[in-house]
Amino acid sequence: MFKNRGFLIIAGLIVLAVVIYLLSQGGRLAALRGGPAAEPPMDLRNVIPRDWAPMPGWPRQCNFDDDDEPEWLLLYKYDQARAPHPYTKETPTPRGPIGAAIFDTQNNTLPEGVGNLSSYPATFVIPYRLLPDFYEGKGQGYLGETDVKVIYHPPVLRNDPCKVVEITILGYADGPLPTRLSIFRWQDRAAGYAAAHFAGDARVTAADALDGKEIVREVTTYNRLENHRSLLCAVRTYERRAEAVIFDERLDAFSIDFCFGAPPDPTYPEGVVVAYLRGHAPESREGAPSPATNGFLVQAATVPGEIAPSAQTRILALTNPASVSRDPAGGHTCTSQEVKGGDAETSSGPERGWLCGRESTTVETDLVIGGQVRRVAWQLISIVPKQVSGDIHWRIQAAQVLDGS
Ligand SMILES: [Ca+2]
Ligand SMILES: [Ca+2]
Repeated sequence: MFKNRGFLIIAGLIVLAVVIYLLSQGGRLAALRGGPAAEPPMDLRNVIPRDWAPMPGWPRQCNFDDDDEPEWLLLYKYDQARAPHPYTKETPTPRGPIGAAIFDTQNNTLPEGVGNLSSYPATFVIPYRLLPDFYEGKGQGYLGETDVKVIYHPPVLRNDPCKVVEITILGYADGPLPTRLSIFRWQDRAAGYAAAHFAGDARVTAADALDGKEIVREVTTYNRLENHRSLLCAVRTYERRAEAVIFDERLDAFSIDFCFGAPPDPTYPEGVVVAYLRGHAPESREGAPSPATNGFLVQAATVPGEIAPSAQTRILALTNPASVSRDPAGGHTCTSQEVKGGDAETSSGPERGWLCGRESTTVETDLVIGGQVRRVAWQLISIVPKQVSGDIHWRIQAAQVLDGS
């Protein structure tokens, strides 16, 4: 009995030893394939603040400044909070910002002397904060919330030593579209790393390919208009000054536009106005054909010639119609002034007919026309198919330039 138990213990220990050996070999193989980052030195681990939680796989070593020594780039989570999930008892996921710092290990340059006979140079570590940082010039932000993607410029080729001129970091808050973009470049020992930081709560795009071959020269941010039902955004474009990490907003490029591009046939009237002004045309949705209008205009719409829709149209402000008016008669069968061919009901049967003007509404926009800001009022009517299942289409009946405010 006791003999058997002893045998089982020994066998168990052997199995455990084999498992530990295999796991250690696995780790070694992964490291040889360029997998996990090298272990940071002890003195680096001692200087990382305890309340920073390093992101998996970080810190990583690379040469980020003007000396020949490698530095350590650390990505970490901080200020993590837990918001409860509604309607479930699941444990809330920690949520909070992601930051980064570069740890610069520098050898003490004091020459060996009478009082300093050690041949081992003392080392000290300077932590350069990238973001968050409290000092001016960095945008005072953070890198991302749920994830980040780090892009080195120039890209580091396999087998080449890691040497980087600029770091671009895309930040994510759920979802696949980045909502933050940060750029860092070594300046000097006193100033550390220069930074540019952009945030768009819908998305951020960079005009240049983000493979690191080119530095980022133009950035566009999409920030949602407050609680906007048509997913409209304030769109701002920033241009870079030469090689410096300084970007200026192109004030002549600001416009309101769709956060994620124009939908085929916007559901809300102000969406139709924006789609028209930005040069789009309606596309039939599957199972819901568009009425035969002149794009987003009814056939005989009256729009002043000075309003020329294009991708460059600048919309500075826009009102949501608070309500729509309802025609007591329930609308009328569309005329040829509204839909091409007019009363389709007589020729094609009631299921193909369109009802015009059941609802109507007004949208106001501030547009840049000929270099001036002009307020334009847009009258829209609804066009609905007579079949019960059809959805509403909004079309522009008339536009009027109100003043030169
Ligand atoms: Ca260096
Ligand atoms: Ca250094």
